[in-house]
Amino acid sequence: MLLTHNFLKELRMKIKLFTLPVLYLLLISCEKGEAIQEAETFNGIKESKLINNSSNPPLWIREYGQDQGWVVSERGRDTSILLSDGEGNLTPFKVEDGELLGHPREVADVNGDGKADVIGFANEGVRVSLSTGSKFNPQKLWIREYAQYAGGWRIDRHVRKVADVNGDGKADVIGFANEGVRVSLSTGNSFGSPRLWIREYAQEYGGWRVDRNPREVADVNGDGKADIVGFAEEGVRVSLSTGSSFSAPKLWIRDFAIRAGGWTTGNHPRVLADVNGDGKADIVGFANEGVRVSLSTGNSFGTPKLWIREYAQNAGGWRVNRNPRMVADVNGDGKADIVGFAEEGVRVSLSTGNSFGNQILWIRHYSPRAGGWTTGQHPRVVNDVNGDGKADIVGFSNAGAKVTTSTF
Ligand SMILES: [Ca+2]
Ligand SMILES: [Ca+2]
Ligand SMILES: [Ca+2]
Ligand SMILES: [Ca+2]
Repeated sequence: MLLTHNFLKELRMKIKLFTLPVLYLLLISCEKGEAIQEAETFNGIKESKLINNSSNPPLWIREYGQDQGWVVSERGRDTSILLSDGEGNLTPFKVEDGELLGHPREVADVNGDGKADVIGFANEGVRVSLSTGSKFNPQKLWIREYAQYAGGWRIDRHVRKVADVNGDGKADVIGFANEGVRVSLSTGNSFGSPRLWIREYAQEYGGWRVDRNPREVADVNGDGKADIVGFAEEGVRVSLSTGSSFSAPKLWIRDFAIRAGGWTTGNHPRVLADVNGDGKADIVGFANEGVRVSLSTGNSFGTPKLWIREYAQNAGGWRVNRNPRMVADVNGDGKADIVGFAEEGVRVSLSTGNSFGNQILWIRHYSPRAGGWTTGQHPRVVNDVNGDGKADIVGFSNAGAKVTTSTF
């Protein structure tokens, strides 16, 4: 059929007359919808509405903060500090000039009630504050060890972690000492005597260094007992927990390491979390271009895959010294999600089981430009402190531990 010029002109007019008002109405309704559902835009990524609009989250305990003497990493001045004996008695102790001080703080369920508690590595030992679900109880000294002035533990030489290594539901202390890995099992109201579980993963046994070789403790084979995952020079080594010791190290993947992919502690955080919900913890690595995941098969880690092009140095401008990144299940579906402390607030990407979804702004706080939070002074962790199955934010501010519970 031949179409004349006039016919086409007429057709265009008809289309215009008919479609323009319809398109216009469609555009208006789209704009209205977006204004409600997607109020935030950052780096070109549309985010759904702010989950929590609090600008000052509640303090659950006036302790574990900088105002009470807890520091991330600081050179001591020629002064004396007070050491507690756990029964309210304080003794002065002289700190050497220039000595490196630091007090790691963790959040994990140490008494097995389903609510994660605060574990603080103080100067004289490990202090615990149990969660009631709406606050943290006063501190108690659970063991006089794993501390700068009880055992000589130093932040620049020794990694200290809290995880359930014997599968009784109560998180235990795991300390990477000079001669190997020591474990103190939780009794529910104290930590037992330290026992050497393996002569490896230590500076003097294997040449493991804090600034080069991160070490994690997570259940990678799904038997309920947390295992050692060490980022060695040539790849990731695993020692499975038997419940009373750690088995000989095995190389599970030749990646995520300094000499296998160029992974460094200064640029590339690497954590363990179960992101696909099969009960086995997986590697989540923050590479230059995005987040790479390597799923656990139970006896190795699979080929790494890029799950999201964000939360990375070259994708969003994320920096280790400004933007902590964690992986925890914030919506309670069994799959761990990304929680990133961005410049303007906390962002979340939910796991779908094989990727991480678009960024959602959780709260405008706990961040450099929202509340003045810094990595040098204010540790932040994500774990379920009220026992509803959804991981919550615990931030150690100057004044003490603040909490924002998850409503995802
Ligand atoms: Ca335990
Ligand atoms: Ca898994
Ligand atoms: Ca989840
Ligand atoms: Ca919770």
